[in-house]
Amino acid sequence: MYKRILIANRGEIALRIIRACREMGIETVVVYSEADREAAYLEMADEAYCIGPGKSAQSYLRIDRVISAAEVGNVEAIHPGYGFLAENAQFNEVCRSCNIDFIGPTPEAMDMLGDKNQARRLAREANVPVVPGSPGLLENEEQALKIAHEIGFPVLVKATAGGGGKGMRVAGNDLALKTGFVQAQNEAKAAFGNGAVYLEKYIERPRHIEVQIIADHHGNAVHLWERDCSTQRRHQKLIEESPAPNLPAETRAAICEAAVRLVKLANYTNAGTVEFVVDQDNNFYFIEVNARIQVEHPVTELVTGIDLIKAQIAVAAGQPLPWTQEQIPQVGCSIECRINAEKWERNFQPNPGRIDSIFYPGGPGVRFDSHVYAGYTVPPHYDSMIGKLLVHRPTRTEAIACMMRALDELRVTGIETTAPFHRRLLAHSDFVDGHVDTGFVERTWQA
Ligand code: MV4
Repeated sequence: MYKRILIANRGEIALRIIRACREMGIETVVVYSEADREAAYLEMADEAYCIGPGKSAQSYLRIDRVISAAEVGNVEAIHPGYGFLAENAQFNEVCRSCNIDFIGPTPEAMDMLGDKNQARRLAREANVPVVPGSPGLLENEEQALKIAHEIGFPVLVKATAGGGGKGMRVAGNDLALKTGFVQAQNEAKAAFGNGAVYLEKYIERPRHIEVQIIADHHGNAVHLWERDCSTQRRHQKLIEESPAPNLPAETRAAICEAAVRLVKLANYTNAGTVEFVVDQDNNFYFIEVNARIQVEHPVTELVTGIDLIKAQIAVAAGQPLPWTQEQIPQVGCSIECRINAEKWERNFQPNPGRIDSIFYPGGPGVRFDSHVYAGYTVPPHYDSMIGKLLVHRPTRTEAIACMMRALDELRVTGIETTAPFHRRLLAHSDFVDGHVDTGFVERTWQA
């Protein structure tokens, strides 16, 4: 096992990784920006190196500075967390060339799955359902129109390098497709330096269901069941839960098995998530793979009892997975609310600033993953998430009641948070009934 690793991230996930390492007897080196000087978790690491100014582009995204800290800190491996360099195949390759283990998939797997058109091809090869659409990348407008007429409108133009909804255009007719084709290409070229796009039938009012997987370097891959992340707004997830409500057991089994087939065919290693859209008739279609640990991983930890960060580290160090598929249970119901420093009544406007006081929720079934404390100032440079409030209870009804109680207990003064909005979400009959699709929040609150 490793003696010492570097954490190339900040905030709650940096603290989450420090906690896992502490319990494993691994020393930690953490990097931080000038804006994160006062972060309390820096004290919990064994060493901390400042790698630049607050702006991510000058600190957390600087491969040279992160690698320098790793060299000076004499670490054997780097955990990238999520965001920043987590899915940067070039960083991954630099780690390899410096003989530092990257705690995540190989650069090859990352490259292959990072290209959505290629990932889609691989899914087809693995007999994983994909949305009807173009066989590969679109060559021109005429081809786009021809395929749209075959599969029927509405269709979705998607950037192969896309992510988070960028480089995506819905089209309901020929004219909209012609403009959407060009717009998606231009947006993708500007955002990702790659304008290539493909076409899919647009699935209306889908649920977003994702499957957590983990694979070792000995050919073993397992799933850790699914999460339903349909409660989102403008591609920002608000609530995630496991199990997905109202998902037939056969569908659950099929979707989880499909995810494992795909990652096995890709020779994928470490933790990852296979994303699907699920239509009103519970047909599921592969959309993409997230080659990293995700924000919402604790939802899965609570229903399975497995510490995913520890598992990631063990797998990266070459250990075989310690469980078979049959030994991974899905017990009870877990829900996560992402608590953001935002004025939810003002179109979720970011609201960084000083937290004057905070009361941490607790008690039976409650977990609060957060790096903040009274007197801490939320910096303006990063995303606005200040913590993740999670519950785990035997049933979904009890989990919702527990979350309501925990949201009430959470008291923050000095900045506004999204907690009051979460209470509204949890109280909505569509949420209570488990009838949420990806358009629910925007439809209901015209946000
Ligand atoms: C889709 C879709 C409907 N039909 N693909 C959004 C971002 C990217 N991850 C894929 N996305 C979608 N792909 C087809 N063919 C609807 C979405 C989508 C969505 C997916 C997951 C979570 C939230 C979403 C919000 C809007 C649209």
